[in-house]
Amino acid sequence: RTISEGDWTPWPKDFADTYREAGYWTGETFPDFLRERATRFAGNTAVVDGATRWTYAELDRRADSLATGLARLGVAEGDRVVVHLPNTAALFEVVFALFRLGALPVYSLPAHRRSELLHLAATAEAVALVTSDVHAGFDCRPMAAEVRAQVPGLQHVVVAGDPGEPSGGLTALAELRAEPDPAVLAAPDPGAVAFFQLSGGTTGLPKLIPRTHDDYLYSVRASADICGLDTDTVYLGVLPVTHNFPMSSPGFLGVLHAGGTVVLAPDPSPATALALVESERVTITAVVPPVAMLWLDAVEHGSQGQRDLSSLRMLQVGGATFPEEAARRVTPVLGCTLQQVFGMAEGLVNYTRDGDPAEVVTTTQGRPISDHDEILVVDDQDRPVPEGEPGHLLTRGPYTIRGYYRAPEHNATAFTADGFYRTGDIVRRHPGGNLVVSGRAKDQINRGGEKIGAEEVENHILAHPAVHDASVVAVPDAYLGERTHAYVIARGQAPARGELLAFLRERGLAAYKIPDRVSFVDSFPATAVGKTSKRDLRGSTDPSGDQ
Ligand code: J2J
Repeated sequence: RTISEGDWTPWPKDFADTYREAGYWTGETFPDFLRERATRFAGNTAVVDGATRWTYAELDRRADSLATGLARLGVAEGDRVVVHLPNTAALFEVVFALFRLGALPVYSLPAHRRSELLHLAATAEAVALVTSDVHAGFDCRPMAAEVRAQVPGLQHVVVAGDPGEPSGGLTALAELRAEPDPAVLAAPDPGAVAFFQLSGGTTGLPKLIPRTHDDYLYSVRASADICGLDTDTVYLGVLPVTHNFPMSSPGFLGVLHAGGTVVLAPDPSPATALALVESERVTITAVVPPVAMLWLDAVEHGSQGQRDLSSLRMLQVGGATFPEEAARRVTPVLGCTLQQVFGMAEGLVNYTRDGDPAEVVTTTQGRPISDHDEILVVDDQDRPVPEGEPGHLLTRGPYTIRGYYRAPEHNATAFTADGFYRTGDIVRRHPGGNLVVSGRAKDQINRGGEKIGAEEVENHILAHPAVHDASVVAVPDAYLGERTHAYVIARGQAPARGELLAFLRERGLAAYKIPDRVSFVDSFPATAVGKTSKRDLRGSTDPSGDQ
């Protein structure tokens, strides 16, 4: 079924009018976006993936060609398609082909496994899943076939690469490329939902984030301006580019907006990524704090000291707190400017700016993209705190969602009555006006930028027959910032730690969500959850409903 206005929360009309009048929402749509850039920048290199180099004109043609094949397969305007692809040129072809059809990508991360893909596909009522054959040593095909078998309506699995035995019934992406047929091209409403991002998750299962053409492309264009992108920009995609940060802040979309080149790194290791910076003359890239720290060490003390990184103009660091000591090393060690980025897939993105004093760049997380981003810093009763004091960050604006997809109960608490999103972050205002992230009120672990909803993992642990109760908390970690610690109360004989972890892997949980530490305890430590039984709080049945 198609998405209707009851499934998501459009901006109230007066706000939408304001954003249009301000020139933020221009009516540009994703299919037009690529078409227009392909006309203007036809011969520029758009995407580099190993030996593969596509110009804008080539990417544009490929999008039409694959759109035609996907349409023949049965993917239609308004359909949702789960995209589970690593940083490859094929990802670009797939995403823009879906936009051309008016189909909606549902962005998964390469680390996601059966549990996440099932949830995404079922919640979005996806008709297809696009995955790769083998990625990072993991064969995605049997998993994808299982997801198809379990999600009613999910008819097709498309594989970028080898689809395996014909009896498996998976479709090769290469087979879908067809002579472009203009009849399949859609002209979506710019105010409609264009795709879904995934929330980091706090309660239950992660929520789907509906983003529109109008709101998202505004954030992309504005981000590209703030970061000074142009046709000479060479951006290295290091983080999985289906994540909001490397997609839009300014990310690959910002680069395509400006006519620059996106170079894709297969992994973020210093050896791989810094070799690409050198050989492709990369000017800007975006990483999470642990990756930045690895690079700093590899250049300063390690294997990468001889690299010519002189092309690198800016290193963006975001997704989690970047320790000040590391922030101070960026310019001396890498010879480029640092930009801190504090954003969220729900919308609001903050950047430190080029003209900010060094002290501000190293100690704050920047300020919002837009003059129309409304920021409130409040106490537990939603009353503004005194200027400069820490409080809950609430926000509303031209690219911040007003509600998650089909989640009315959750929306009632995640948003205020007047539409502010409760970010769950604790911030204070630096005297210069920038925001400083000083803590978190949401039940989430930020493991080096990868977000883990405590309740999601607890529910998986609670599904084990020998577990009475479970509480997953963050513990500080010098490298990742935070790691996960699961406190488990056994029912009778405690399972072996290894057996419990194997059980979680069996349930198809992404590896980054598997607890780093497990302790069997008689009751919860007071600091963890105030001794409340999480199981009692949630009722005694398996709350995940996923046996
Ligand atoms: C501290 N915490 C941060 C930062 C995000 C750009 C950049 C990041 C994301 C992202 C994004 C932080 N310091 N610099 O989507 O477009 C934590 C906060 C925030 C949550 C959002 C973008 N930058 N965080 O990380 O949706 O807790 O988006 O609410 O994955 O990450 O996570 P996510």
